[in-house]
Amino acid sequence: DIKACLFDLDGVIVDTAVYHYRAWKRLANELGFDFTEEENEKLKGVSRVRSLELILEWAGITKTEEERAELAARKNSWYVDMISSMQPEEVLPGAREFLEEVRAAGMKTALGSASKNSGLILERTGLLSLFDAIVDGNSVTASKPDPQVFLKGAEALNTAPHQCVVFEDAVAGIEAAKAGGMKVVGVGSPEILHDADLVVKGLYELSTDLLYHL
Ligand code: G16
Ligand code: MG
Repeated sequence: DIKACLFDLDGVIVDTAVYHYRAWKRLANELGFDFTEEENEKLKGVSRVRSLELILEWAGITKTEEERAELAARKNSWYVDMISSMQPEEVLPGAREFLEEVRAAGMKTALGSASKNSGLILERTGLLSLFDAIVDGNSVTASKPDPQVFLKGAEALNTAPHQCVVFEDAVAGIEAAKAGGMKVVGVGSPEILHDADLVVKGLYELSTDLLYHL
């Protein structure tokens, strides 16, 4: 039986990818280069530090650790500026409703995100009270595809991994859920997320009874 649902944030609950993209692009442009939208896809679900490393790698640029810390902080301040004015309307279609349905069905909910800004986003969009536990970039030491973020979520909810379902839009997140011994619903395209147990376009397609057939 499924007892808990663990949700990724960006790409599943809200579309903050567009804000990440704008802030990284501004940083790249200030440094005199750019990156493609296809490359940007590779930044989804990836930590801030790793994202910067990838962008610098693509541009063939080397920076010291100290410089990298300053660049990541600069990008984050622009990003935080943007998400500070997010509104409840920016929650992806069906996400709030599905979270409410899951809770009404007696299941627990946790966030499992790579972001260090998840608290601000959930507060701004009015979703904070719908989560029993938050595990995010502030509480993990290993990034997806490592299962740590979801294992910590399961533990915080006192639930065994095989009784958890993870909702993820990134390949690294699907791998993380599988590595943790959990069921996983992919949110996005079936061609890309083929390792998931079920793939939907958005949480609006789901209802809790579908979870019992995973
Ligand atoms: C999100 C985004 C990533 C971002 C990461 C870290 O992950 O998908 O693009 O780099 O968070 O965000 P921050 O810079 O706010 O700490 P997720 O796991 O919610 O999809
Ligand atoms: Mg994501």
